[in-house]
Amino acid sequence: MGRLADLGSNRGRQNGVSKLFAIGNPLLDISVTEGAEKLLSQYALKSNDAILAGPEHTAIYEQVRTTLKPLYLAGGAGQNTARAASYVLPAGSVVYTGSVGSDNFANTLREANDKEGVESAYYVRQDTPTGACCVLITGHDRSLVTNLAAAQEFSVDHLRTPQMKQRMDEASHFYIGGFFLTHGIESALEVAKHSSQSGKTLAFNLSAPFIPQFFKDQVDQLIPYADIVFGNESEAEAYAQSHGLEDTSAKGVAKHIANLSKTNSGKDRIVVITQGALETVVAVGDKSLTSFPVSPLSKDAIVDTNGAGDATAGGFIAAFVLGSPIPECVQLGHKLGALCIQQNGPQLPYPKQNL
Ligand code: 26A
Repeated sequence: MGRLADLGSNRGRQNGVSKLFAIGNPLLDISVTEGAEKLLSQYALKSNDAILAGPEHTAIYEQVRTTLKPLYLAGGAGQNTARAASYVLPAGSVVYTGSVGSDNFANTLREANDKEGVESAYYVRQDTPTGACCVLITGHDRSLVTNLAAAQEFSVDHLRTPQMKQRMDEASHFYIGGFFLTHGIESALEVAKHSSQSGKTLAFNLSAPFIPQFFKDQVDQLIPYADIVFGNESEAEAYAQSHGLEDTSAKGVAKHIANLSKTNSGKDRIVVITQGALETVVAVGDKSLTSFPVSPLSKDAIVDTNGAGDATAGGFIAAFVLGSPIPECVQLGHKLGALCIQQNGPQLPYPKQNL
C-alpha cells in the first residue's frame, strides 16, 4: 500500500491530474444464499449469469425481501469497480456517475461510496426508484437479475452540466461499464470522445456475455475509443461468437480486440481477459500476448464471487492510474479480486489490507 500511495503522489500526478471518472448503472444488490437454489429453478435462471429482469421476474424482488433474509449491499458493476479502485487510490481520486432515485437505496449506495472515498455524482430522478439486482448465491456461482429502474434514465444532459464537465476535465482516466450500453450509448460516446480528444485513457468492461451478444453494435461503436478493455472468458467467447471469430479462446479474442482500429492511435490497446482461477491473458496491441497465473485460493476461503471481476478491474485500473507497469496492474487486480471473493458481495475488507 505504501508503495502504491507513494506512486500516487508522483508518477500518477502528471500535470496534477490522476483522477478516475467512472460511469455505470448504480444498483443495490439484494443478495441471498439460503433459498437461492429454489429461486433458480422457480424462475428458470442459470446459476452463473447476469440478466435484465423481464416481466416473468418481477415478483422475485418482493419474494426475496419478504420470505428470505437478504443482505442489502452496494452493487452496480461499474460502481463496484470505482469503489475498488478508490480502495487503493488516494481519497478523492475517483468520481462515479449514474442515475438513481430519491430514496433509501440511493442513500445506501452513497454511504458505500463515501466509505471508499468515491464521489457520488449521481443524476437523481424524483419519480423512479433506484435500480436493484437480485443476487442468488449457490456455491461459487452467482445469478444476477437486474431491474435497472432509475439507472436506465441516465441522460447525456447530466454530463453537459458545468459540474460534470468540470469533473470530466479533471479526470485523467475514464471507466465505462459495458452494462451501461444497454441504454446509455449516447452518454458513453460523450465520455469516450472527451477521453480520446483530450488524449486521456478510457477503459471499458464487456461486463456480461449478453452485452457483446445483444448489444454488439454499441460495443463496436465504443471499442475504437477504448485504450483498455476488460472481460472474462465467457464474455470473450460471446464476443467471438457475435463477431464470427474462429478463435473463441481468451488469447484469440484478446489479440483480436487489441488490434481493432483505434481513435487514439498513439498508444496500443490493452485487453485484459480473466478466466477465474486460470491465468489472466493480456494483449497489448500487436506487441505482446502474455499470461499471468492466478494464485489459487482455497475453496473454504471463498465466501461469494459476486463482484470479484469488478474488483479485479478496479485493482488493475487503480495501479494503471498510478502509472504502474502492466504486470503490477494485473497483480493488484488479482489481489483485490481475491479479497472480494472472501467477503459478502462486492466489498473489500476493513481494516484495509496491506497491498
Ligand atoms: C444492465 N445490468 C444487467 C447491470 C447489472 C449490473 N450492473 C450494471 N448493470 N447486472 C448486474 N450488475 C451488477 O454486477 C455486479 C457483479 O459484477 C450487480 O449489481 C453486482 O454487484
